[in-house]
Amino acid sequence: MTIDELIAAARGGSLRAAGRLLSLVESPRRTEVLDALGPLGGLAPPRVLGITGPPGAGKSTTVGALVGAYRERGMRVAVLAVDPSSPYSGGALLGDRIRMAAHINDPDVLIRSVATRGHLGGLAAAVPAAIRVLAALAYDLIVLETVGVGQSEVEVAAIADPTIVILNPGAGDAVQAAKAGLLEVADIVVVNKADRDGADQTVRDLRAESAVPILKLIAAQGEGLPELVDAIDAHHRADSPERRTARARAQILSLALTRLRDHPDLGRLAEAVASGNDDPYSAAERLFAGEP
Ligand SMILES: Nc1nc2c(ncn2[C@@H]2O[C@H](COP(=O)(O)OP(=O)(O)O)[C@@H](O)[C@H]2O)c(=O)[nH]1
Ligand SMILES: [Mg+2]
Repeated sequence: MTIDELIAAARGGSLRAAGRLLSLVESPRRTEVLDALGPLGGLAPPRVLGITGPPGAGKSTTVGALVGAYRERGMRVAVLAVDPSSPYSGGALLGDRIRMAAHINDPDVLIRSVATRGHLGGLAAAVPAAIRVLAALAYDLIVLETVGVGQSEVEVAAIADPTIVILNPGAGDAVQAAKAGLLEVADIVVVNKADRDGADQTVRDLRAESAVPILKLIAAQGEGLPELVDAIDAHHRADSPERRTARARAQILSLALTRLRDHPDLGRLAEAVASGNDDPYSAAERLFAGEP
């Protein structure tokens, strides 16, 4: 099938064709696909919800619950799981499949694992392209699950709005999250597993570190889910041109940084600076200019 045929098939509801397009934008054929899709043409970009936090915090469980809530509203939802430890498909992690089982056969839910490596230009470059494909396929909501550890995951989280950071009750979780820079990207903080001891204390600790809404959740039982959905809605209602511009800025910066990090001259320039044959200021100028 040609790219145009794939786009037509995906728009006609083929999840297979949609999957093919998402694979293509992770490959050197990315530009071809993006060109074929064209600009959004003034259409409002879809909402992108970011869910991040340490492994095991309950991100996938929360995503599953949120997908259910948005499906009840009739929204078409796509989930991109950027979490190497927790693929939603492929059999590696049965737990996630069971959590998402309710949605596996729903044609209006697309679930895809995005590997953290092997993309043209890295993860931070792959995710905006995937979002563009999903926007063209008329998904109303895109949920991005990332493990909040690496720099590129933090960059990806910054593209989403709101970004929800999921933590658990327990000594040090709040402090760890603050240290890891996770709280900086948070628009909403969720203390999941609130069925465990210490949830209220963790909420108090987090209030000392962050000014954003902090909610308790028992994702496994759906307790606190309506409040989370309300907080997400309130965040969306408060969206503004300034915030949209700030997100666009984060996206541009993340793409530009990716390009610079992958620049073929970076290694050689670094050696020249290290050996005293160049200074970092002019090396940086050369990196921007693209000249050897
Ligand atoms: N006690 C309790 N366990 C939960 C809750 N939410 C999720 N879990 C469990 O925590 C584990 C990790 O959940 P998962 O959603 O895979 O976490 P992720 O790695 O952040 O995606 C699983 O065993 C879940 O069943 C909760 O609200 N309470
Ligand atoms: Mg997960």
